[in-house]
Amino acid sequence: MSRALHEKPAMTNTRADFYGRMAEQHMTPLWEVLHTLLATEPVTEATPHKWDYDACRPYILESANVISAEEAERRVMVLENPTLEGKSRISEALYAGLQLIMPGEVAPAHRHSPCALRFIVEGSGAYTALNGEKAYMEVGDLILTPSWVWHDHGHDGDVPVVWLDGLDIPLVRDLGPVFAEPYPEAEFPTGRPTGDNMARYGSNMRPFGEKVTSENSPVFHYPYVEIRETIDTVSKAQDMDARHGYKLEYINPHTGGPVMPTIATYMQKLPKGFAGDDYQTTAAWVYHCVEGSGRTSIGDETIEWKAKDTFVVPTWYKHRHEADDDAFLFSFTDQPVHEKLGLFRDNM
Ligand code: GTQ
Repeated sequence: MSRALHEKPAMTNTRADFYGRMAEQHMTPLWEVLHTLLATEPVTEATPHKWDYDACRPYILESANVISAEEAERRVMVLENPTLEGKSRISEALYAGLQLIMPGEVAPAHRHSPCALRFIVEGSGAYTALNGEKAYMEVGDLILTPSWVWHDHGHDGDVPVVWLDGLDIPLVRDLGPVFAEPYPEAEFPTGRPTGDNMARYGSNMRPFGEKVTSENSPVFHYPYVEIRETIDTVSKAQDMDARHGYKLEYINPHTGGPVMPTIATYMQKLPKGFAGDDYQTTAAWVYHCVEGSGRTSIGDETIEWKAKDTFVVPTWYKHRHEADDDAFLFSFTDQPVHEKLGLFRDNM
């Protein structure tokens, strides 16, 4: 532990009086707060935490008796970090929630400056439409809704569908430019056929002559069947990373970089018996277990997880994973923001 940059000076009657009078002009002494403004290591108000799906699921299903998807706009149980209560944040910069849609329901079309991802937790038959192009959900699929793209959700199947939402709302909120817009008509017009985005941009080909104008991936559906097979094939090489097992990033095919400017997404396989080394980064990580079970040591605590559980590792917490059987962990992170701003640090 390095020496503090500055120690808080002692309070005296003269100082207290001076600070009080200064406050009338909305001024405050830096030397009283400098030790918290500039700590020698990142300090986060967020806490490591797990949302146990078995414990959360009854409430998620009960919400269907309380409000319709339409009346709610989005029927989401927000995952609030225990030490950021009332702030709709899972970490300082990231938002997460568990969204439910029932057969026959619709969540109306809207768009907004924050970007979103959906990771499907249970059920099938529901879809998200981007500009009217439907992506049908299966457990483990990743669906993106980048900044300002029109999106609605619907459900043609017959079982409840639940997914994990990940958005950059807190980040955009803190920077200022949160805007949102409801679609003015009751229904969004039908767009391109299902699967078009994957064929057009995600097949190692691209449309002739088309100029890239966005930092978002033009592919917005990454089906788990394909990701699962990819990562299984890669793991046969036995060149496992000591921290991450076999970990691949979902990419924007135009850039090879993250799928959206502010959020990167990963899938990793931790083989049975895996016991990883510590990983520490300035970014926050939200993990969601798709298959298998294990535990993650985060700072001084250990979080046990199994399929469908979600947990958060805030900024600068050392963490390491163990797997009891072959485990697949999805994750999303604000790492791209840190990298773009030259702020990213890790212990690699
Ligand atoms: O599905 O569009 O969890 O707009 C929060 C805000 C989901 C959505 C959320 C949203 C959505």
